[in-house]
Amino acid sequence: MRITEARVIVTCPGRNFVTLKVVTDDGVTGVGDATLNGRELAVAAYLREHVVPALIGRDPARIEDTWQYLYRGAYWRRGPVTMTAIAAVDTALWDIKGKVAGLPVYQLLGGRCRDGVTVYGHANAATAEDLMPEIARYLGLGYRAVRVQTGVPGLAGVYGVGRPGAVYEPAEPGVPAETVWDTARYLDHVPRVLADVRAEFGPHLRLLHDVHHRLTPIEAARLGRSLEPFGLTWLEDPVPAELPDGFRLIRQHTTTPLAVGEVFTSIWDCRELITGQLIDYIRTTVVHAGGITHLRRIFDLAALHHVRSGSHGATDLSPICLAAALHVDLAIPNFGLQEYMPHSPETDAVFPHGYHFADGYLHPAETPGLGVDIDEELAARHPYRPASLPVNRLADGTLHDW
Ligand code: GCO
Ligand code: MG
Repeated sequence: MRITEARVIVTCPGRNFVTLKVVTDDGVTGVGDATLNGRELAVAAYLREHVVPALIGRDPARIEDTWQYLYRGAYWRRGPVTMTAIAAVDTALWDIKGKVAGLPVYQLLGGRCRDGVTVYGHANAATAEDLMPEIARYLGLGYRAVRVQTGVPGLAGVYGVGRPGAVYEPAEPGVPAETVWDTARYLDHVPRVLADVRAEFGPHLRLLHDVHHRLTPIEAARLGRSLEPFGLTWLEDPVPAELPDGFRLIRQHTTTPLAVGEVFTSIWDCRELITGQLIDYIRTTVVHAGGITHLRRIFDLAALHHVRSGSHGATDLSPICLAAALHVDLAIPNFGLQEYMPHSPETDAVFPHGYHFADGYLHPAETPGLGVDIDEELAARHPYRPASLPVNRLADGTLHDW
């Protein structure tokens, strides 16, 4: 079997997605997500110009060798653009292997370790008061874990809180919007919100909160400590992720569990955090961390060190990434939680899929391969529209982490 063609498809059914579709001489096809929010065309060009020509004629069954070829074979390694491109190829080849074997991909990874993939939903609202019905809505839908974000009094816009009634979506058309940040107000506000949520919903609901890399280590340590009475499942991205030492400092001060890794692209980004047991959940996922092959490697390292998975699953990862993540989630021993934000009906129509939500769990399709595809005709009707993630500044104009 040989690869005869690989198409890079850019589409915008409400937001931008990049997809790689690999075609073989047997007529079997496989799909991989290649979406890097706000940098979509960089990955599309990397694939078209530097990867696709080298795929033609290769044996699609050689997944590990192809991964090594694209990673080790390139002098310029790692980074989000490269690793997202590699992920797309790797995901598509697993899809093909499943279809050829007549098995869903999770079976190729060793089979089920659980009955369903527990997901968490995003409850967010401008005020703590408006948050309560949002959480109740998720519980009514069957969710077993909820991430909570609210506005902060005195700040116009805060990470994770969208327009009332709309799904949270940080990317906006054109050049980056600018938001203003105030750490003192945030640190004062969040423990009050979590106290109210616990008082309202009792001790058993699994609660998460995302800091989005906005604190210094000692500020994060203070937040972690002040949230201890409310028993978070995890505090996410407390500090910018490039400094493992920051996590060491936070760890010395709090028992609040820590999650990080949605911006990590390789096992080398998280090695120290995992082996040092400085985190509790590793949030890498298929599309940004080198595909199923490399994600499995990260999760196996994590399993050795009592760290569980908590894969990123925002709506800027396409249904192809979500489908692939579910196969991994089902097959690894150290699964923790899977993030889940349902895609819009327009996106779901472009990416027909067989995974489904029931009773707080996601279930991958039982069909061969990943159980997801792209409708290329429909995709062509949604041309690319430039969009950017915002930037964040302090009140005095200093650029801050977003
Ligand atoms: C999350 C993330 C997202 C990211 C987004 C960036 O926890 O879901 O923080 O909201 O900001 O995926 O593209
Ligand atoms: Mg996050």
